[in-house]
Amino acid sequence: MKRTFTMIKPDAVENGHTGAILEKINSAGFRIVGLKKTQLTQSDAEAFYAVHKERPFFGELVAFMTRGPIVAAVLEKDNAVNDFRTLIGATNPEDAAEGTIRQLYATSVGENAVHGSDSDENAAIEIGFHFSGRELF
Ligand code: ABT
Ligand code: MG
Repeated sequence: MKRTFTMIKPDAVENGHTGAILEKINSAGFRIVGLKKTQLTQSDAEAFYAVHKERPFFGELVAFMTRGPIVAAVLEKDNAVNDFRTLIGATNPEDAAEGTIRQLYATSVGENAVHGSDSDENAAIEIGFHFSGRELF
């Protein structure tokens, strides 16, 4: 079994989609190993998205990710990283396939409802950033 990390982002939490998104995750065969509602600080968001710090959208991205609570989760499944990226759909919801979480619940490329790790290596880093060992079951 492999693990991936997800966040239900502030737009989706604000819009009341937390339950529906968790249900999609369950139905797709992921086991929820860790789950918490929290709010990112400025430095959390800057660190999480450090790869984008030179991009023109970085300021807006950090402002968005810190403006309200998120729901963070660790998910377990065979091929977790790739299967979860398939379940969430393309970064821009206009390009996201029918039935994907972003097609259903995202607002725009900048407010795209969910995060999913993009590699096993980043999944391990992101899980460690948000969860301690005794929060994972
Ligand atoms: P994340 O799961 O948030 O990492 O999104 P994803 O991996 O699908 O896409 P990347 B490229 O990592 O985008 C990170 C965040 O930056 C936002 N973004 C991206 C923009 O606002 N404008 C852009 O032109 C691009 C390329 C989308 C992602 N965050 N949100 N929400
Ligand atoms: Mg990404």
